[in-house]
Amino acid sequence: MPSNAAYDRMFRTALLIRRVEEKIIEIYPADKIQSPVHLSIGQEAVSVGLCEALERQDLIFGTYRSHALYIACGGDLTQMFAELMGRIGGVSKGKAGSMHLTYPARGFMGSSAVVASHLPHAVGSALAAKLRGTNQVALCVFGDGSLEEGVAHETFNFAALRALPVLFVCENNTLAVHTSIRDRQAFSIQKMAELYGIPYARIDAGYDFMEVQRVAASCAASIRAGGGPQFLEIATYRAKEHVGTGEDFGFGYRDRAAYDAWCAKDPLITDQASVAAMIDAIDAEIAAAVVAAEASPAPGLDELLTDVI
Ligand SMILES: Cc1ncc(C[n+]2csc(CCOP(=O)(O)OP(=O)(O)O)c2C)c(N)n1
Ligand SMILES: [Mg+2]
Repeated sequence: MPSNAAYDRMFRTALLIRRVEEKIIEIYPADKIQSPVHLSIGQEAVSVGLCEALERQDLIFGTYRSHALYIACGGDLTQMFAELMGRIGGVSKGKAGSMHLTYPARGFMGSSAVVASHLPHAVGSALAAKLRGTNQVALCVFGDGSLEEGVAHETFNFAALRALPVLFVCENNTLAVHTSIRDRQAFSIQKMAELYGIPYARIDAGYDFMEVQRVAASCAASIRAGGGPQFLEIATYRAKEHVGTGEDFGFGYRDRAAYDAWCAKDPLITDQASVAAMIDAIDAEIAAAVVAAEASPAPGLDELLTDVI
C-alpha cells in the first residue's frame, strides 16, 4: 500500500465519510434523523480527492448527495448530525436537512435537491470571483443525470463564453434513481463538454482519491491561470439504494457482480491495515458528534419565520 502523508490524510477522510454514513444507517430506523438521506457509500474518494485539490478560499457546490463533500471540505460533524436530526444546532438550524447541506466557513456554499439547479449558482459565484479578481475556483459537482437538464447546457455555454473559473465535475455512477445512463443519454459527455470548448478529462478509477486529487489539481491550476472552465468526468459506484439506507440489488436493474468488482478495488476495503490503524479514533469522534447533536433541542416556534426570505 502507498504510504505517505497525503495518502493517510485522504484515507482518513474517506473512512470518516464511510463510517459517518454507516452510523446513519445504524441509527436511521430509530427515526432520529428527520430527513431523507442519499448516501455516498462507494463514492467517497471523489469528494476527498477534489477537496484535497482545492485551496482554502475556493467555493464548493453540490447535490442532495453531498455528505461526502461536506465532510471532505472540513464540515463540522456535530453540526451535520444535528442538521440531519432537525435540531437547532444544525449547520442550518435543522431547517435544511441532508439534501441542502452547506458549510460556508469552508467554502461549501450550497447543495440542492433540485437536479442541476446548483450549476448556475456555481457559475454565478465564478463570475463574481472573476469580476472581483479573487483568484477563487468554483467547484461544481453533479451527477450524470444533471446533464439531461437544459440548465446544464445554458450553464456550460455561459461559463465558456465568459471564460469563468469553474471546475465542472460529473460524478458518474451511471444511474439516475433506477435508470441506467445507457437508457437516458443519446450523447457523449466528452463531446458535449468539447462542444462548448470546455477542456475535458476522465478518471476511470474513481475509487482512487490520489488520482482524483492529481487530475483535479492540474485542472484547478489551469483554471487559476485564467484558462477558463474545465470539465472532469469521474467514474464511480453508488453502493446503496438511490435514497434511504438499504441495498436494492433485489430490484433487478443492476447486479451484485458490479458491486463486487467495485469492492475489490475500493481502498476502504482492500487496505485493512489503514482501516485498523484509524477506525477506533474515527468511531469515537462520530459517537461524540451524535451525542452532542442529540443534546441540541429542536427549533422553537420562534424559528418558524426566521431565515425565510
Ligand atoms: C429537476 C428535477 N428533476 C427530477 C428530480 C428527481 N430526481 C431526484 S434525484 C434524481 C436522479 C439524479 O441522478 P444523478 O444526477 O445521476 O445523481 P445521483 O443520484 O446518481 O447522485 C432525480 C431524477 C429532481 N430532484 N429534480
Ligand atoms: Mg447518477
